[in-house]
Amino acid sequence: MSSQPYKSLKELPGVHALASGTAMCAGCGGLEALHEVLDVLGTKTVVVNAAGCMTLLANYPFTPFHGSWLYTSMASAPAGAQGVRDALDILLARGRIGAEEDLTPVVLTGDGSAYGMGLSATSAAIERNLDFIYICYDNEGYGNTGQQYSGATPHGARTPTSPGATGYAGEKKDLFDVWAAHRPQYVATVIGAEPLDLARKVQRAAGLKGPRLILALAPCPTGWDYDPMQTLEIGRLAVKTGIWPLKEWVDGKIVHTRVPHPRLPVEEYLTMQGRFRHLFEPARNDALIGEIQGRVDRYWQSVEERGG
Ligand SMILES: Cc1ncc(C[n+]2csc(CCOP(=O)(O)OP(=O)(O)O)c2C)c(N)n1
Ligand code: SF4
Ligand SMILES: [Mg+2]
Repeated sequence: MSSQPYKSLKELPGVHALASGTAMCAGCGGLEALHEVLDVLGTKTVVVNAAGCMTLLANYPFTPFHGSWLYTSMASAPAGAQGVRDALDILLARGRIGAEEDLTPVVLTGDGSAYGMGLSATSAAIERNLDFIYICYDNEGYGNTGQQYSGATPHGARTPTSPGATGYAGEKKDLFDVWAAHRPQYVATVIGAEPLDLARKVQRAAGLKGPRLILALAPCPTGWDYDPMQTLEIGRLAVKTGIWPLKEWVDGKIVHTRVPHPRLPVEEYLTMQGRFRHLFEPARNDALIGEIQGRVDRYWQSVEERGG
């Protein structure tokens, strides 16, 4: 490499490509959602990222982001966002920066942090009414370390830590409800395969102040075991089968922003993924498939009874 100082990343062969995300798997649904979210939020952000797959985007001293980037341990991203917010407030109060230079702290974590390790820090940040946006890309497992099950893994999914004939015995935690129970400013579920719905919700969140959650289901070809070309199709099926309800919570009211009609059988979503193959091969497990379908049916029935 030349000893001349460089002017841009493009002058370093390979680095720009790496910093642009080629360290990620092809077809990553989390990256798809993150691209869409940041397109709306713009550059006046400080992304506070807990360890996970998205951490691989930043290759010190470069990041593919045009805004700032801060790395924290898995449990600490909301606390990191508090530090960023406090530092910005001090700079504003001392007149060191003007209001036009203010930034939004944006926590970015996987489900391992959001549903588990970082939940206590999140709860405390909401309690303090921290002014921040939390983006969780939910690939339903500890993806970066091999897709071990997390608090977000769906019932019946096979993971390296739930291997047997019936997969994961637990139930996916309802993070939307956990957040809503804290009565924050805004809570929404999104998916990269529905970019208009996602963009409208991120825009709405950006216009508010206080704790705001954008929870994105993140189809993960590596962890869910499917062809990377099918990320969009799987994302659409998550919505069309009703497995991933698109909704938002504002002022104590839940509104579903897409109601699947007609709702497709969950089987269409499950059969596309290797993590559910044991439900169909070597013998079909009607009881477990029925259990998964029944849970989704009961959810939408209760939505209908409440009037949306
Ligand atoms: C306290 C702690 N335990 C374990 C790890 C190792 N680790 C790094 S990334 C990761 C997986 C995180 O899972 P998730 O938050 O769902 O993000 P994903 O990897 O799926 O993107 C783990 C377990 C860690 N960094 N810190
Ligand atoms: S393991 Fe999944 S979430 Fe992680 S980079 Fe690969 S596709 Fe994306
Ligand atoms: Mg994960």
